[in-house]
Amino acid sequence: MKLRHREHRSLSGVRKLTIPICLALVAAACAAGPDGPRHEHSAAVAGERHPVTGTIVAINPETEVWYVDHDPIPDYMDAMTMPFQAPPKETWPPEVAVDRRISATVRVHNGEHHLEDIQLIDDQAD
Ligand SMILES: [Cu+2]
Repeated sequence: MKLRHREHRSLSGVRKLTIPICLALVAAACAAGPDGPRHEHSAAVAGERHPVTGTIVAINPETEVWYVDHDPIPDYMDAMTMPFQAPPKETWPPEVAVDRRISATVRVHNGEHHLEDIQLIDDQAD
């Protein structure tokens, strides 16, 4: 009985400390950007981000690098074929293959281009 009581007290002591810190973080995140909830996600992993579409031209499953013939990325890059670091292979959509078109987010970090939020685009509308 004594022990339980002590556990309860130390737990509420921790809560008193963490709640103001969390509130401060949320307030900072909200002040950082006016453009919706996306900025919270951006804050989690460093790097600037751009939406991109393109066609996969080659896949290296060992390095998890994809070569993508990408469309122009407004205010960032002209259209070209270049390597992107894909996320871990286990997370790739099963339909990923050469010649498939994708939309994704490019995250630029330490000079590398990482792909996030990858979706296959079915642009053969019939
Ligand atoms: Cu490029």
